[in-house]
Amino acid sequence: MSDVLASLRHLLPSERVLTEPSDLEHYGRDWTRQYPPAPLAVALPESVEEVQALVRWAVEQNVALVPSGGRTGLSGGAVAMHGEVVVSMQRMHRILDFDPIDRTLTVEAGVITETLQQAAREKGLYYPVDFGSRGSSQIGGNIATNAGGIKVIRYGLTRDWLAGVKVVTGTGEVLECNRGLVKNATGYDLRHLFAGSEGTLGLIVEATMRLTDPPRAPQVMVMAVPDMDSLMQAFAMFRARLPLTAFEFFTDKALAHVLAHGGKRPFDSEAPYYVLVEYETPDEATSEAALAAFEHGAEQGWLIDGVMAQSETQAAELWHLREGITESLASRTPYKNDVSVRVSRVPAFLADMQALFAREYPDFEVVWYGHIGDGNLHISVLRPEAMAMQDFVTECGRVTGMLCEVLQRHGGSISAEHGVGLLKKPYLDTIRTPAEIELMRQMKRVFDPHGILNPGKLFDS
Ligand code: 2HG
Ligand code: ZN
Repeated sequence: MSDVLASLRHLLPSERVLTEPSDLEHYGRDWTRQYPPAPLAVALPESVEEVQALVRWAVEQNVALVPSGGRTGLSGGAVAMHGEVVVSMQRMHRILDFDPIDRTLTVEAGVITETLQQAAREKGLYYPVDFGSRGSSQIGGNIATNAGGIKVIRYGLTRDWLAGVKVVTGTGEVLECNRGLVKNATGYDLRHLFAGSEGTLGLIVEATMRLTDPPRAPQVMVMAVPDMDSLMQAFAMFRARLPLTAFEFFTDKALAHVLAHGGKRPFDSEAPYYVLVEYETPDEATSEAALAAFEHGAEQGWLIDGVMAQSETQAAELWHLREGITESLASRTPYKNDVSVRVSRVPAFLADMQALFAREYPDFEVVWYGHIGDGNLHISVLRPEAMAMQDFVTECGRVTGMLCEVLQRHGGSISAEHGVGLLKKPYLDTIRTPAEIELMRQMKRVFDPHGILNPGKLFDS
């Protein structure tokens, strides 16, 4: 055993330092799957003090640490490929405090998102940040990536619910930022630096998350839409008339994949685009307003067909048409992009991208879906069977380069909610200016002067 490993084993009980090849493989990768994992070891701390000891040890030994939550990321932010020690938060999964007056839950970083949502529900409250990987992702990772998901249009991003955060910086110092305060006008709000920091500034160990009232009788509709302009008109109308909690979209290709994987066809009509609208129905008048909105949309020709869930089971089936897309494509190992533009620019951006694919890559199957109500589109490109994987990856790199140009023209971003990690690192400078990237680098040096925290992610140090 190497000296480094031997000294690591002095820090934690042996069953909490993993070195079996299967463990290194499991903890060294995230949902991107394309980066070969090769960490030195996996550490499973159980307390803030143990995390602190691990950081101090890493500085002394000059070993890089990769903070690790549920590893559901899609940009390689939690991948360990170069002999790092993965610091998994999975044993730090206690709910520490609930405060009914503040309406906050304070939790350790390893609490699963769905567990936090459930804990809020048990208190008659609601934690609104929600997405498909809720059953595996952890709150520390949600903060580190500033997770978004399917309810952003109404509730915002993870940072909007972050009332306080405790982190261990790259020097082993423990910082407690904001301590659950609503108002705190005392200079820089360091808490927000950690939201979206992708593990490069500190290890998030605890967080205080704000809660809200549960949505009142959520109702779901799925509708078929003939074109993008109609979709935008329908969006403006539904937003004006209903208390929306989600406005999602997918194409006919996306629907076909979900249907081929057991999804239920919502209605017979076919269309190039579909939207899923979720809204609260606090009273009878709102239910009637929803029907009236649908009828108006149909009269205007914005909506071709639609279905309203008649039960919770049917609502879940309708949601599955959108949330099941990623899983239905998984076996094809798609090349993914996750982009955003201002909502008003979505039709023009999509038209440009569709023209680009038609011109340059007519053989590629391109599947579009996403959170169109907040301007976030997911693009999954499927490899043509006749094309070798290596050629496909090279071509997709070219696609992303061209995508960046189109995004620049439309003032958009190359990563909306999946982060930068390794996958989008080569494109960071198409969205952020050299001055911004240099300031980020300097900030990293302040929090992590020894460069041991998730090095090589986001940008090269
Ligand atoms: C979603 O919105 C997730 O379903 C995953 O962000 C998106 O599959 C993807 O690229
Ligand atoms: Zn998404």
